[in-house]
Amino acid sequence: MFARTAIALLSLCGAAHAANVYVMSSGASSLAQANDIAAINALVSGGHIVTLGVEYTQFDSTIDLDGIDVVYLQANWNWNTGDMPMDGQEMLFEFVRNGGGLVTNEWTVWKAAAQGSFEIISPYFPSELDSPFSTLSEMTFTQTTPDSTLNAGLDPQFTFPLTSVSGTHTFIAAKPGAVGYYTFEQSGNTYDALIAAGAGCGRVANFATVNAQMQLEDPNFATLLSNTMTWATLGPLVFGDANADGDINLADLNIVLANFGTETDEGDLDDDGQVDLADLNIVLATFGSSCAD
Ligand SMILES: [Ca+2]
Ligand SMILES: [Ca+2]
Repeated sequence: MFARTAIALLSLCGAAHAANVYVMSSGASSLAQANDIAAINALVSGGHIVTLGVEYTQFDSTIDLDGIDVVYLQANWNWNTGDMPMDGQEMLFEFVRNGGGLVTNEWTVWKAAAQGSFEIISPYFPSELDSPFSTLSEMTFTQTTPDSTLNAGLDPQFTFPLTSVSGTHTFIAAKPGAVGYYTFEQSGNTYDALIAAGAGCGRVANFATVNAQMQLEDPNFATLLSNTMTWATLGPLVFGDANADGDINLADLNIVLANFGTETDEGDLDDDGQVDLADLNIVLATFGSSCAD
């Protein structure tokens, strides 16, 4: 009896972490195909189910995202081949607004700033371009903001080799409300490596790095990429939303009131370890709003 329960729990855990990931193709060249294979291997190793899709320049409203939890928008070997069709961007925007996840690599945030690309979807990007781009042969990611999903199976700091695709990384800065989860150092300065935030009822994460072949073949980076896909599927991330259902209403107010004056996570909306007037004020200030707004 116990064994059967344990097996049932294990399969539930597995199901909770596996996501259906739509990976936009890097292109048809041999380097691009090797890049795609490395990305698929990284995500499958992390327990995900992967659909290799079209390139971002071909991603239009005819693409079927039924059953997809998270989209990986890569612009690497095909970085300079155009923009995503507007109807595809509108579909992707709705996908995220309705709770889907989106993860992007280097050149997406750069293209938004430098080429005016991703005009419809980029308002959901949690970061903006700080300065253009650079190239390194290896990089060390350091965890900054702890997150049990993103950090799962990883040391607080890990180093991996980089493959350059006209550069290995851009410099990105968090938009208001977005969170930097990992940083890297270059020439004695610290920069954001992974910035993420809630967007609509879904979540979006931007990597500063290009996430090309050698980087993807590193087991630690592969784990982080897989973890980021999982994180992006976890749904609404809205300030003031105590029960994480995307709406701020009486249920959230009741959670804060029920835990008022205690030291607990439940109802602790500003994450300072206790539930007090500050948390009550957050619920009151955001009351009636919804992630779908
Ligand atoms: Ca709520
Ligand atoms: Ca608090």
